[in-house]
Amino acid sequence: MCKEEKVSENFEWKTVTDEETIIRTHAWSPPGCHPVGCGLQLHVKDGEVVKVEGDPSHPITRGALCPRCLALKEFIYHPDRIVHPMKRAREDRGKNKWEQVTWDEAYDIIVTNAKKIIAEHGEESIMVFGGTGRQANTYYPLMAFMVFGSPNACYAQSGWSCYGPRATITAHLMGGGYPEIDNACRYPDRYDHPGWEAPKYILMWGKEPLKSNPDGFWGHSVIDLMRRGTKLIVVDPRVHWLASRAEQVVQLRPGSDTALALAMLNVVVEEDLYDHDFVDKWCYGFDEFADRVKQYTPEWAEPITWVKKEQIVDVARKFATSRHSALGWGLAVDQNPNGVQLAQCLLSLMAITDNLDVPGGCTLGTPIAGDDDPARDMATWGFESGILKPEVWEKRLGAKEYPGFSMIMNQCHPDFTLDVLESGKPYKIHMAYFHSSNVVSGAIAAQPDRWYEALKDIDFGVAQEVFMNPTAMALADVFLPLTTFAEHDGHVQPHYGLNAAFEAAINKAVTVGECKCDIEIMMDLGKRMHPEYWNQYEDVVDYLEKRVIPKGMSFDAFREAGVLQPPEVYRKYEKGMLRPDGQLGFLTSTGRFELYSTAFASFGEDPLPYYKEGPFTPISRPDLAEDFPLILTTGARTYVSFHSEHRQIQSLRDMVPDPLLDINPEDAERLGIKDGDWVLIENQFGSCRQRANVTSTILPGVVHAMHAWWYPEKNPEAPSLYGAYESNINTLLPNGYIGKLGFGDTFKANLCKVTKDER
Ligand SMILES: Nc1nc2c(c(=O)[nH]1)N[C@H]1C(S)=C(S)[C@@H](COP(=O)(O)OP(=O)(O)OC[C@H]3O[C@@H](n4cnc5c(=O)[nH]c(N)nc54)[C@H](O)[C@@H]3O)O[C@H]1N2
Ligand SMILES: Nc1nc2c(c(=O)[nH]1)N[C@H]1C(S)=C(S)[C@@H](COP(=O)(O)OP(=O)(O)OC[C@H]3O[C@@H](n4cnc5c(=O)[nH]c(N)nc54)[C@H](O)[C@@H]3O)O[C@H]1N2
Ligand code: SF4
Ligand SMILES: [Mo]
Repeated sequence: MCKEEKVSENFEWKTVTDEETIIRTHAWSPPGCHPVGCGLQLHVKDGEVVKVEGDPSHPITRGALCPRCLALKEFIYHPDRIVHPMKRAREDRGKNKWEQVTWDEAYDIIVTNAKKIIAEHGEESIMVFGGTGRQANTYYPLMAFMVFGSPNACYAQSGWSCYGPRATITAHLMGGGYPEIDNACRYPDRYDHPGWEAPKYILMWGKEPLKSNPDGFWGHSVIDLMRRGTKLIVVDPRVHWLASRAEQVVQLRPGSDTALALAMLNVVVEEDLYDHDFVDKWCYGFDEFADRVKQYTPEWAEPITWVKKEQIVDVARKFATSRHSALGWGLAVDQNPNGVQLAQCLLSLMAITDNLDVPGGCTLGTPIAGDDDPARDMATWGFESGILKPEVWEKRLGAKEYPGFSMIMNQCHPDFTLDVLESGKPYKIHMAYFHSSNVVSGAIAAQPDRWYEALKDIDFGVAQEVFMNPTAMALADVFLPLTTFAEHDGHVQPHYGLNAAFEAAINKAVTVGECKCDIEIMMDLGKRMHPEYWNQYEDVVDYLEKRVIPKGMSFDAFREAGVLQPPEVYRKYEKGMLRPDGQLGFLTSTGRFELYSTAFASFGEDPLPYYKEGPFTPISRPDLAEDFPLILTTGARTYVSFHSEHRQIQSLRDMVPDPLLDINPEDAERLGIKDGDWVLIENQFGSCRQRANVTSTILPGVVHAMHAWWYPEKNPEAPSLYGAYESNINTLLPNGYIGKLGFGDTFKANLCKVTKDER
């Protein structure tokens, strides 16, 4: 048992009355969301969800829900949902010619093909594709490692540019434990907790948490904090809703962030605003670091970032002198080929201003479930089971080429993988399992049409999904229907265990068709592929009890406990809590927070941060900028969709019926574009069409495009694939332009031109 506190007094996960049953549960996905674990009450009558509402007793979300969860009923009972397994002949790929089959038949087809492919080409020739932090994140690498014995779990976003860079750089510079804004979420009494304090400032850097609730951080808590006195500074090329409530917005040129961060560090060091005590006791390499940032003055940064030097100085001073303050770092840190250096700068800024693991700063995580922490490296489970052979693990794609990546990430390298799929070298991939990835048209892939081309003649394809989508239509030979979180038991842990504020149960409320959840499908296939290992688990609950939830707890006890919060302990580095050997300090080779990274040096990389202009900018490519004069940033989240999901949910679609391109009125007028016009967005990689949203919230010279658009109402068959490439901004975004350690992409900074689409 771990030391968690039971906080949900008299929590009843199931309440039965004469009229209905109320199931209290904690959301994950599908439908898409990161592990925020929001509290819901699902009212069930005659086996159907009839009403969805928030759970006011949830200590963090306190009854609040966003539109996607409020539309859950519409999602669960949508007429287009696929609720039976299906198969299709290989030659009919891309055609809507599916035939319903039983689960046994579907599994037989998968196992027969997988075994044949393994016998002929080896386990490594099977690739399991997964997307972002949905529940499937825990299970798609396991499907690769422990069902098929393959080392190749693929998250196909160029440069693995989501959270992986931030988590990896954190691991290299100070050990695990992702830093997150201290929003008192480990305290049952939350903001009233003695010893907790509100951050003086939050520097919200390339993150819009009200809409995104990313990785388990409940975004609305920023409003709670502002009500308690926190001031906000937003670093963003757009003035979004939250930014419009900020003390100031640092409206920078997309992709120039590392120059801004270096200049802020220059101010903090040159003006002696850093915490000498923390630096002396806990940091390694300050002198070299201080020497490096000397050259990056605010004067130097102004023309690069478009931010006035006075503002850079002001923001640096405010953040450094208002202890304690927190930094919310978002996706714009990852989606930048200079992003590893940016992450290095931002972590160093938190460290030298003594804002790490302090009240009102950024907390660091500690594992809360002991040995059975699901965040533990899943590859080890594979080795222990004997299913993943060490010599096969050696064949993981890109592992040798990107050691700084593969030391922390248990996956194959995406850009390297695409090259392998195209060339067949060093080996060919023969089977693709689309576990949780709409790779050929959804959100994840840059140049999705290239991934489609590279995968379309694969020997065998499987998709595991809630709805039919372009990827399944294009490439699957077998379709397995998936439950929503309302239809199965499960487990949520924010930040995937890296900084878990709590753990809670997902409680099954209803059954829909023959749908099964990720865990059940994994176990069913596991038992058929490797009965000697998988037969130790009886069912989903048995698996959760033995593998996932806090050791020694039954699932019943777990779900009855409600929300389990581990105690918050600040300054863990002073207490020997960040290292398995119990020594004080950080989990690095020097035992300190490394301002000079010995890990980077060991990979032959520069150990200190530096600025590098992106590959497609008016500064690095003035020639290209003549043809493509606008700076393109993409993918800011909306309330009504999770990547490519929810496009068929009418109440949500009504709120954002078409993909929108934000464009400044000055640019729109010059180009003869009016609000609502359809426009063509083009660059040297591709083109697509979206509707102009003329708005002064975006900087002149910059446009922002929505991502992950397809049209469930359009022709499903190839080549249309539900209009997969009509409005898909990723056709303009390349693979292969990655940065240090193999991370980063150009999703948040590229070039394009925009013209009125007269069609
Ligand atoms: N231009 C641009 N592109 C971007 C981004 C951007 O900012 N700009 N953001 C990128 C980022 S950060 C990310 S993480 C990727 C995300 O990309 P993905 O995570 O790949 O998103 P989707 O394309 O929606 O594909 C995921 C599929 O998983 C299914 N699914 C949902 N929940 C579950 C589940 O629990 N189990 C299983 N088995 N399947 C499930 C969904 O139905 C969906 O079809 O997109 C990236 N794409
Ligand atoms: N509703 C909803 N929620 C989601 C998702 C979803 O699809 N829908 N996706 C989930 C996923 S996978 C992720 S990774 C998270 C991401 O969540 P966040 O980290 O919040 O990321 P984004 O919303 O992509 O962008 C955040 C901000 O970065 C700004 N930005 C753009 N370019 C730059 C730049 O160059 N520099 C700076 N400083 N800022 C820039 C954008 O204008 C935007 O306001 O959201 C998750 N949550
Ligand atoms: S963040 Fe929104 S969509 Fe995600 S679980 Fe919470 S209420 Fe649902
Ligand atoms: Mo992401």
